Amino acid sequence: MDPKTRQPGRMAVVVGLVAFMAMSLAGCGAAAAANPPARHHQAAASSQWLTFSASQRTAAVTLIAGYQGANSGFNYDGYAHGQMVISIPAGYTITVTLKNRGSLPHSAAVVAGSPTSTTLAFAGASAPRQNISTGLAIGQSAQFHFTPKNAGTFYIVCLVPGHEQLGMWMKLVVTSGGVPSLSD
Ligand SMILES: [Cu+2]
Repeated sequence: MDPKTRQPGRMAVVVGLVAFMAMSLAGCGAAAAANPPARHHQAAASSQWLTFSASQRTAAVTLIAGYQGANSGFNYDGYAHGQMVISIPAGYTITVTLKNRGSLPHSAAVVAGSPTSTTLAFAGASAPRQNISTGLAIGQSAQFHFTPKNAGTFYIVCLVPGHEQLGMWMKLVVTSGGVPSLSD
């Protein structure tokens, strides 16, 4: 499937999934200011890679590692080198699900400062949680949750050695308001 394909017809499924996930999550952070969301090129409020509930202040990001072989497999959802930008307001509880469909182990970790950073920006914000540099075995899935309290720019990167440098990273912008969006 083309990674840019939008699937609004799946919203009923998506809403149910988000509601289910919200039930399994701890409480959310403080409310954010009512600033308009940042606008990006080709911004979409939701997609097959990002779903959210504004009322429950939850967002779910699906990262498929090695999707369709783009960038020699060093990609999430077919994107590499920060091509995919996900914006989510501060105070949302973010669930990241990593599915490794590539031909090598991969991981996903939230870092700050630079896409070549190797330091977690939030405790526990990595999949797998342990052995991040070993990565998730081919065919495996793992999930983590975190709730950024403040706006900022972060990166979700693969910490298997060499993969960040090959472009296996995306950008996560925590905004001071608005609603979650994805742009590519
Ligand atoms: Cu990787």
